[in-house]
Amino acid sequence: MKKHETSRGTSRSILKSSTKLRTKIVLIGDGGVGKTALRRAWLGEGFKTEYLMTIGADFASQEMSYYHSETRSTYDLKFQIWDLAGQPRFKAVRDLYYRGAIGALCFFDISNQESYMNLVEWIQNYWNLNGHGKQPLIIVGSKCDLRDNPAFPSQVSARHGKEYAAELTKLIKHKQGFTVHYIETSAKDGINIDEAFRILAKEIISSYVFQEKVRTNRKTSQKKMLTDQIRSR
Ligand SMILES: Nc1nc2c(ncn2[C@@H]2O[C@H](COP(=O)(O)OP(=O)(O)O)[C@@H](O)[C@H]2O)c(=O)[nH]1
Ligand SMILES: [Mg+2]
Repeated sequence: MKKHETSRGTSRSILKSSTKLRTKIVLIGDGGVGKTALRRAWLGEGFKTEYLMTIGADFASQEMSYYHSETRSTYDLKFQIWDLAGQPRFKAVRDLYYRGAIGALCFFDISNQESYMNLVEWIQNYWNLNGHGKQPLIIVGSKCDLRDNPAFPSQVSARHGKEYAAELTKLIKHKQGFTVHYIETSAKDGINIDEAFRILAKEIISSYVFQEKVRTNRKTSQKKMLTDQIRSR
């Protein structure tokens, strides 16, 4: 199955010249927050109520074409999705999977405040261990079908999620060229599943375009410096 998405959310035919990006992403967050459920929902594999713990890591792949209106280009993303086991005992093996990741969905469960508090460490590990520094991420408040359910009184508000995302954006936007978004999802009710991956795709492309611009500007200014040197002789 191939997903066709655009920045306006409408389908359009793929243009002839497209940029292909191999896109390794990781799904991270505490055990039981719903990482596997969201991945399965995105791949059309249905929702399970029983909890089958991921052992070490699960792998899935999915393609998506994305039209980036700013650069008027189509990007073919081949997502390689590493769904990492969240339990502390998998830490050693999990750390190896971060390498080369250029995107992350960072999950907390809106009905579990501890999972929200632990996000800081998850994001730190992702940025420290992927080998390219501060790469794009989306903060995912999962299980939003449980919002305001009296059986789950210890909830994290949407305001908190948004503020945290804005805080991270302030930290990186000028240097990395991407925005950190907050999105609430429900794998159970099928809420914002495509959207979570779509906005991650958008920010991965924004970051890619930004880094390309930085590289080009650096090259141009170095060339100019060399030309000036030779002329001044
Ligand atoms: N109510 C609700 N439960 C969910 C949702 N997503 C996952 N779960 C449940 O939460 C448990 C853990 O889900 P799983 O995807 O395996 O978590 P993971 O450890 O992060 O991969 C399972 O019992 C799921 O049925 C959701 O959107 N809503
Ligand atoms: Mg899992």
